[in-house]
Amino acid sequence: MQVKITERDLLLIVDVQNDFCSSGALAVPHGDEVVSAINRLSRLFQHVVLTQDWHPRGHLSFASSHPGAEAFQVVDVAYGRQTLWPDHCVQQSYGAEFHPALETAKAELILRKGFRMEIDSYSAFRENDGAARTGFAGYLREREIERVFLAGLAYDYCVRFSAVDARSEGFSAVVIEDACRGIGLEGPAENGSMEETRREFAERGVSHIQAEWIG
Ligand code: VGL
Ligand code: ZN
Repeated sequence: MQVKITERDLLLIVDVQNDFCSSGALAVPHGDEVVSAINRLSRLFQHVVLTQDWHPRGHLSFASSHPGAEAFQVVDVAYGRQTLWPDHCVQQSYGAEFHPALETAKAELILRKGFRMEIDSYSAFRENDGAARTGFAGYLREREIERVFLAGLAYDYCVRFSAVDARSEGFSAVVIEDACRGIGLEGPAENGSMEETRREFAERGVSHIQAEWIG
């Protein structure tokens, strides 16, 4: 299969940062493996945007901010359920920098998210309270983008939420599956986060392709 890229398409590269790569604070298994595929893809798109997870020290999503809590535990916060993570992507730390081999020059925008102390933000569009907006939907509309292709980390968190929100905002969303890697946490029910993600993509009309279909 072949997908033709036009000027109405944009590649959203999600959180390819040191902390999500090998030996990072919240390492996604095989996270580094996405870098070369993503570099090739960036050259094939006219429009490229990077997201950067960008937390203040002491962020609400850090287990260390909740006495007695442990990483990967789910807790109730003001806006609902929130998974707690090891401290990661702290503003201006090495872990928050993009992977050193990621080609970033092409990016027209670097969208930072998760910078509010009291709200986490997986999605490039909307913070985890479901209300606070990042302005990215407006940006895409003003740039006359119709279809958002997604690649990066983590498939079952930031890629997932961004893809689903892209659909809710009226854009087509296409996840480039082999250019993503997931965290894969156990879910509350029988399904883990990877399975849940695939199910939600199907339900919400997020399509998925392989990197080699482009180019
Ligand atoms: C992410 C957990 C916490 C992600 C960011 O990029 O998927 N996951 N912060
Ligand atoms: Zn984060």
